[in-house]
Amino acid sequence: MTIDLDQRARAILAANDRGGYTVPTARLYPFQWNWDSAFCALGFATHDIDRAFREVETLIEGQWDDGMIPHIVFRRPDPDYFPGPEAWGTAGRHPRGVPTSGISQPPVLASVLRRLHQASGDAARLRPLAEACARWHAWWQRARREGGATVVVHPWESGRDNCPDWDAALDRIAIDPDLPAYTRRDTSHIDADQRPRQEQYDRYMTIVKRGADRHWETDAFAAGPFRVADPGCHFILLRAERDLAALLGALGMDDAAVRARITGLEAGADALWSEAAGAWVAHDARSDARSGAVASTAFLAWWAGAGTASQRSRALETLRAVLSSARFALPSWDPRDAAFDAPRYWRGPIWPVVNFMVSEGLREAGHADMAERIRSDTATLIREAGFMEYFDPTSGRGLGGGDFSWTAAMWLHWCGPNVPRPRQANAGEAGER
Ligand code: 2M8
Repeated sequence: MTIDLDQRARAILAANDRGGYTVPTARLYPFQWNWDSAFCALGFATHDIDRAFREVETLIEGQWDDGMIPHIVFRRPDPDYFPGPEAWGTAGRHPRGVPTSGISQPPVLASVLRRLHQASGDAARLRPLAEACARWHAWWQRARREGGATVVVHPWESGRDNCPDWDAALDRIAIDPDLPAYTRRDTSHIDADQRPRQEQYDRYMTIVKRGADRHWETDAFAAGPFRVADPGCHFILLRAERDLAALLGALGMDDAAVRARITGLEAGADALWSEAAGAWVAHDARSDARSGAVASTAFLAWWAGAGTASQRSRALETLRAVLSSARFALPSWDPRDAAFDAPRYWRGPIWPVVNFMVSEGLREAGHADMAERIRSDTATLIREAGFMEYFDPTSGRGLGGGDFSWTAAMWLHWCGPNVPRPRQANAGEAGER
């Protein structure tokens, strides 16, 4: 049974392979997505290290001159997805004309590269990839920093599209009256109650149109209507910078700039802390309003090695409360909050890639019991509901796209029963990494 699921996971990655890059799932997402590809590389690395490298090499082919690695690389035309390259209007931005979107996505790539280095020791192949990451991280600092915290300029940039974290900032955006008529494709593949609502989609497209009208210039975004500090991207970036520094050191490359950025990100985490919520929450840089409730990405603080000892012990209590209010770990939004919506995408469902990072961070910090609860719940969900895109935390039902690449990758790399386990011990809170 177990072996079959390993085989099944490898078969999903193979079936979603479009020749050097992997689509998240057939039809619903027919292009190369940024953090999906990074996680897929971890899945490939368990059985085909060359293919793992290819995945991330093709991803950085999308990198712009300013260092940004876009959230989608449109490898070949496909009518199954909207918005495609025409709506993004990024022509002229990529140095070799590769069609891409105009925003980025959670920068998990350097953390993946470090694991590829541990798995292969292939310094020659890693050097250009590490350089690309260093340029990308410098772009995050230049283009996406506000009051010390990492901001996103579109909900899609956070990877957590319709999370309640973005509701207030989105509500303030007036839908552009000149928005061209469009047909959503996602709701023709998936039930509408598992996807973002239409009024949110119109606002997503209003931000895209605004970017396209301004040729995706960074400064134009600095003045844009949507600019929200995101604990998810902040913590993922901080961890990625730590992994990049370690990787550069191992490769004999200069890591001074990375170390300086790490200091800034450590300090910046404080801007996201909410005493009222007992965790790190999103913060609208335009209105100064803070999100009132907690998303699962708050618990990436351990993955990042962020926060003071007292913040972390308070956040641990919050995490315990979240875990005890859901049947399965870890809901993407606190079930005790009114905005929680068990089947609707990033407003409640469980996402295996977030579970992986939260659980690994907790394990590294010595919280073995919680780490194991999150890991074993993820394995149970996949075993019982299949390699789905996301899962209802109240019922365990599998939702969204099927045969999903990053779910398969997480099974192979992290939560499947045949993954070698580091020794688990509840050592209490370990220090900073
Ligand atoms: C979802 O996002 C895309 C837009 O980027 C969409 O809904 O059309 C998110 O779950 C995102 O995090 C993910 O990378 C992408 C592909 O799996 O799908």
